[in-house]
Amino acid sequence: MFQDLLLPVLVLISLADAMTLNDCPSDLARDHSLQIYKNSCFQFVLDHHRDYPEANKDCKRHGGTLALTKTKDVQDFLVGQLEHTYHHGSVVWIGLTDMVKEDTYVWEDGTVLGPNDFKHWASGRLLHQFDDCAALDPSENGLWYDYPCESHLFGLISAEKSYVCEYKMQVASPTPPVEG
Ligand SMILES: [Ca+2]
Repeated sequence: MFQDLLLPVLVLISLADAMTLNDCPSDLARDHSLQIYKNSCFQFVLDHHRDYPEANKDCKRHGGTLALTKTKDVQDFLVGQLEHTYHHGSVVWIGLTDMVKEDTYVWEDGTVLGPNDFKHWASGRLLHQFDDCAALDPSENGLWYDYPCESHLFGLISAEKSYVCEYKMQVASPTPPVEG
């Protein structure tokens, strides 16, 4: 009888349990670079430098995109990890560009950065026409800067940076409470 009670309790506990690294894409190495925050798995690719398209392609290969810092809490999580866990002081690509239309910034999930949305741009950015890809600078409290997406002059002007990938995890939606 006791066992009859125990099983449903265990099932409930495991459903309520927070996500773990096991929920990250299975082809990613389970190492120090993986972190869970809310319903996403973040991969801090800090030992490789790629230009924006190549970095985003690397994330897509595992089913994700460059990180979408669309809210202050995700932004703060990323900056906190870069600063305190990885001690990483240089800029990392995030998934935001105005490649298609100058000054219309679009997240890699296709949503447009609207006038009232969270943003964290550094002031005094120049050369907007040439700089279409966003990176955040952990040494400046995570301020966003736009940079050239790709290298030029045979790599003399390099666009290669570290980056953070985000993988949205598949969450079984909880059954809505039955009213009555
Ligand atoms: Ca631009």
